[in-house]
Amino acid sequence: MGPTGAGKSTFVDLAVGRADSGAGHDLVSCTKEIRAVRYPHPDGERNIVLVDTPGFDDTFVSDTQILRNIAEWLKTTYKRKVLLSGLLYFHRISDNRVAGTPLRNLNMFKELCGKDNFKNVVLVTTMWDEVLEDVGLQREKELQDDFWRAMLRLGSATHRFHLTEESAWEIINTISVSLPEERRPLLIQQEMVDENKPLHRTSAGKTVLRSIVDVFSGFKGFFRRSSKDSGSGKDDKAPLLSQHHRLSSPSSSSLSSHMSRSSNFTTDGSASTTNTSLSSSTGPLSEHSYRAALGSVITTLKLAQSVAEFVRIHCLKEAITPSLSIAHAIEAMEETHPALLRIVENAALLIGVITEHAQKARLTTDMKTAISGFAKDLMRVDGIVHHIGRRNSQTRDILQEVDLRTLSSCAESMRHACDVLRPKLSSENRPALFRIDVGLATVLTTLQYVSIHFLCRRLVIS
Ligand SMILES: Nc1nc2c(ncn2[C@@H]2O[C@H](COP(=O)(O)OP(=O)(O)OP(=O)(O)O)[C@@H](O)[C@H]2O)c(=O)[nH]1
Ligand SMILES: [Mg+2]
Repeated sequence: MGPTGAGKSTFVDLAVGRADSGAGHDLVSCTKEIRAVRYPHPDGERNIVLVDTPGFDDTFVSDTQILRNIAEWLKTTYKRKVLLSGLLYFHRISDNRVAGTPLRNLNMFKELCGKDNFKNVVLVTTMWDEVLEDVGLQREKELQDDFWRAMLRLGSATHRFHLTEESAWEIINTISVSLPEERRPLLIQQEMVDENKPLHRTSAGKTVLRSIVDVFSGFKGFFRRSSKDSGSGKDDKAPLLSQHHRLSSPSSSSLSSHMSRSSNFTTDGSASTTNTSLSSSTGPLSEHSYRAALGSVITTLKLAQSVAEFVRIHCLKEAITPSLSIAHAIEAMEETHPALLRIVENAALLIGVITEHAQKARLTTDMKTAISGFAKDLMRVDGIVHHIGRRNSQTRDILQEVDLRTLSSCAESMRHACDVLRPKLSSENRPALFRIDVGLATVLTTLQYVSIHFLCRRLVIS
C-alpha cells in the first residue's frame, strides 16, 4: 500500500519478473483495482501472493473510494479465512514533504492495520536514484525519527528498495511467513467482519472522514472573517435593473455588499484564504475571482459528495447532485444572474455545514425532510440554469418571473433548513449558519427587487 506513484506496482512486477504489467509510466495513477499475483517462493516450498493496491492520491474523493476498494477486498478475504503475513508501505524518498497528503495516507494505513500488526509492516522507501545520497539519508532519518517512529517502536521495519528483483526479494524475505492459523487479522478486518461495523465507523474510515472535516473547518474561519466584512450595504440594489451580471466584464457592478471570502482548499487539508468572492462590495468582480469562488463551491460539493457516498447519507446526495450540476453549468456560462451564483454558493455552504454535522450526530427526521425540501427546489433551479444556457443571447440575461418564484422558494427552503438545523448545531458552527442566513437574505432581497422591476415594466406597458 501507499500513495500513488510510490512504486508499488513496479516492486511487484520486478519481484515476479513481469516488468511493465502494472506499473504506470507517467504521473497519472495507474493501478485501478487490487491485483493479486501468485509466485512460487525461491525456497521452492511456498507460494507467495503479492497484492498490489491502487494508490491513494491527492484527492479526498479517491481516498474514500480507494479505502472502500481495499476494505472490501480485505473483508472478503478475511471471511474466506485468508490472512496477510505482512504489509509493505511504500514511500518516495524523493518527496520533499511528508506533511499533507503522504501523512494523511500514512495515518489511514496505520488505522487500517492496527497497532498489533505494526510488527508485520515494512516501511519501504523508493526512488533512491532520484535524490542525492545525503538528501535521501536526511529524509530517511526524519521519517524514522518522526513520522515512522511510533511504528518502528512497535516492531515495524524499514528498508530501501533499489529497483531490482534482488532488492524486492530481500524486502519480501524480511517478512516472516507464519502459519496461516497464527496470522492475525488487520484492525479493519476485525472491525468490519467480527464487529460488523460499516466502513465509515472503522478507525481507518473515521480517519478519512476526520481529514475531510478538517477541510470543512477551514470554512468556519471563512465564515468568521466574512461576517465581519458584511453589512456595508451601499450598492446592494444599484445594478439590479440590469438583471444580469456579466461576470467577466470589468464594467459590471456588484449586486451585493456582503463581501465574501472563499477558502481555496489545498489537498493537505489546509484552507488558504483568498479574496475569491462571488460578490464583492469593493468593485467589479473579476473573472478570476468568480471562477476561483466557483472552484471553491465545486470543491466543497465534491468533498461533501464523497462523504455522503461514504457514509451513505441519501438525502444529502440528493441536494449535492443538483448543486454540482448548477455550479458546473454556471462555470460554463460567460454570464449569469448573480442570484443564481448566490443560491449555489449558499447551497454549498449549507451542505458543508450539514456534512460536518453528520459526522458527529445522526440527522434527525425533520432535518432530513428539510434537506429533501431544498434538494427538490435545487433541482428546479438546475432546470432554470440549463434552460438559460439554451436561451439566445437577447433573452438569456433576463430571469423570467416564474424563475424568480422558483429561486425565492429555494432560498426560503434553505432558510427553513437553517432554522431546523440551528438548535442542533454546536455553538462553533452557528456563525456558519449566520453567514448563510445573511447570504440568503441577500438573494431574497435581490429577487424581490427584480420582481418589482417586472411589475413596474408591466405597469408602464399597460
Ligand atoms: N526513478 C525511479 N522510478 C521509479 C522507482 N519506482 C518506480 N518508479 C517509477 O515511478 C512510476 C510510478 O510507479 P508505479 O509502480 O506505477 O507506482 P504505484 O505506487 O504502483 O502507483 P499507483 O498504481 O498509482 O498507486 C513509474 O513510472 C515507475 O517506473 C524508483 O525507485 N526510481
Ligand atoms: Mg500501481
